[in-house]
Amino acid sequence: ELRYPDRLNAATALLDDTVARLGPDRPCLRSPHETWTYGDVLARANRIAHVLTAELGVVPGNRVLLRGTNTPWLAACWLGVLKAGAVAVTTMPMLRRGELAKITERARPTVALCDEHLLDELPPGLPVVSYGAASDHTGLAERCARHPATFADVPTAADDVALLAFTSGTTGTPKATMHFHRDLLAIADTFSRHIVRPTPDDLFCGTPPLAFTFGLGGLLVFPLRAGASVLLVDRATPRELASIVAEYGVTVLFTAPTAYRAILGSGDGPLLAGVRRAVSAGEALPAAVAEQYRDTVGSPLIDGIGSTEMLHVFISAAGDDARVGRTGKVVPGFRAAVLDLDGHPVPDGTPGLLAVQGPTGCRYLGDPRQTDYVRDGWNITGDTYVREPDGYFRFVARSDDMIVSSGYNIAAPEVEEVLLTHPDVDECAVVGTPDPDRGAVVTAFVVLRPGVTPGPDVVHALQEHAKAVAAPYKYPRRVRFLDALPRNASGKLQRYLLRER
Ligand code: 3SK
Repeated sequence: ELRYPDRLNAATALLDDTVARLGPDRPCLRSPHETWTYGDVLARANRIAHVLTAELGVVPGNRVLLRGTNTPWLAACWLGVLKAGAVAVTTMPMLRRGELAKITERARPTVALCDEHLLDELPPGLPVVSYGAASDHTGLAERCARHPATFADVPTAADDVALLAFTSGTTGTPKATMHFHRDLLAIADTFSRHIVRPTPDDLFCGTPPLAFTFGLGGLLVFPLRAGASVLLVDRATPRELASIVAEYGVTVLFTAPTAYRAILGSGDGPLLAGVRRAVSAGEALPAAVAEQYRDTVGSPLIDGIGSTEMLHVFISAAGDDARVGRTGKVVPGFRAAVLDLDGHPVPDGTPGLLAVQGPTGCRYLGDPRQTDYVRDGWNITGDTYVREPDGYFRFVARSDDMIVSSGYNIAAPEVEEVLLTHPDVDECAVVGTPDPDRGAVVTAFVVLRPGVTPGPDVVHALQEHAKAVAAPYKYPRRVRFLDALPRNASGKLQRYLLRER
C-alpha cells in the first residue's frame, strides 16, 4: 500500500526533492530549442509561484487555468501553480472559444497562464498572463525576473485537490475530474514504477498534450519522479516523432496506437530501435500493431488502459509479461474485477464491465453523474473486458461500442481489427446504426490508403475480407468512406459523431 505524509505538495516531491536527491545540474525539461536543468526548472517554478501569490492574488485552493502546447514553460507553470497551493486546470491547446467558455464556467479559475500564441480564444473577463518569447513587459518571464528563485511551497494536505482534469469527452460533454496531490505521486509510484521503470538516464518523449492526463503522467510526472529528462515537442506527425526519437536518443515513448501504426506503416519503425519502453494508451491497441512493433523494433509495445477519472494507467504489462492481444495485468497498487450489470463478478473468460479500485479514483467536480462511474466502491470504466484465468485482461469494446445485430453481440473493435488487416485500409471505425429488421447493423467508416479509389468494388472487397477473417455475421453491412475519422482534442475517436451521421 502506498503511504504519503498528511502534508504533501506534489510539486515539492517532484521537483525540490529530486533536486535534493540528484543535484540541480541534470537536464530536466528539453525542447528542440533549449534545455532547462532541474535547477532551472526549480527556479522558474518558484518564481511563477511568487508571481501567482504576490502579484495575481492567488491563494491556496484558487484555480489557475493553463493553456499551451507542450513546452517547458507550460510544465513550469503547472509546477508553480501546485507550489502556490492552487489547483491547475489544464486545457487542451486546440480548444476553441466556446469549449473554453464551458470549462471556465465550471472551473471558475482566478487567472489564466497562457501561451502568447493561444490568447485569442480565451473568454473575456478572465485575467491572463501570457508567456513566450514575444510577450511584452507584462508577460510571465518579465514578472518572474522580479522575484527570488526560492519559494516556500504551500504545505498542502495530501488530499487537497491539485488538478482539475476535464475528460476528453468522447460523448461530446466533458466532465471535470478532481485529483489530489497524493494521486499525482501515486500514478508514478504504481504504473511508472512497476511498468515503465524509469532511471535518471532516461529521456522521455511523446505526443499526448500535458492537458490529457496520459501526457501529464508520461511527459511530466513520471520523468520528474525518477529524476529523468523529457523532450517536450509542440506538435509532431508520427513520421516527425520517429525522426525526433532517433535524433535525440529518446528511451521512453508515449503515444497513441494510431501513431505507432502510422510509424510502422511508413517503414520508420527501425527509428524506434533505441526506445526501451514504448507505451500505447488512449485507445485499444490492435493486435496487428503490437505484433508488427515487436517484429520491427525487437521489444514489446506496452499497452495500457487508463482514464481521466483514474488519472492514469491501471492495467498493463511490460517486457516478458506483455502478451499480444491482452492489455495486461492489474498494475500493483490497483484491484480490478469484471462485473455483470448487477455488480456481481462474472467467471473468468466471460465478458463484463471492467471495475477498478486503487490509490486514485473518480471524483467529478460538483456533478451528480459521479454515481454513473462509481458504484459500490468500484470505478466502472465503461469498458467491456474479459479476465482470463491467468490474470490477464482482454479488451472487448467500450461498453457502448457493443453492437447487437439480429441478436448477435458484436464488438466494434473486433471488426475494426479485421478491416485494418486489409491492405487498402488506412484507418477505420465501426459503429452500430439503426436498422428496422436487425435492430442495428454493423457500419464501417473507412479511410482508404492514398491512391485507393472508393467505390462498390472496394466495399465488396472489404466485406468479403471481413467474412473470410471473422464469423460472417460480424461483417460490415454498410461501408462509408471518409477522408479522416473524427477525433477529439486528445486524439480519441468520437464514435458518437459517426453514429449521428
Ligand atoms: O483516457 C485514457 O485512455 C487514458 C489512458 C492512459 C492514461 C490516462 C488516460 C486518461
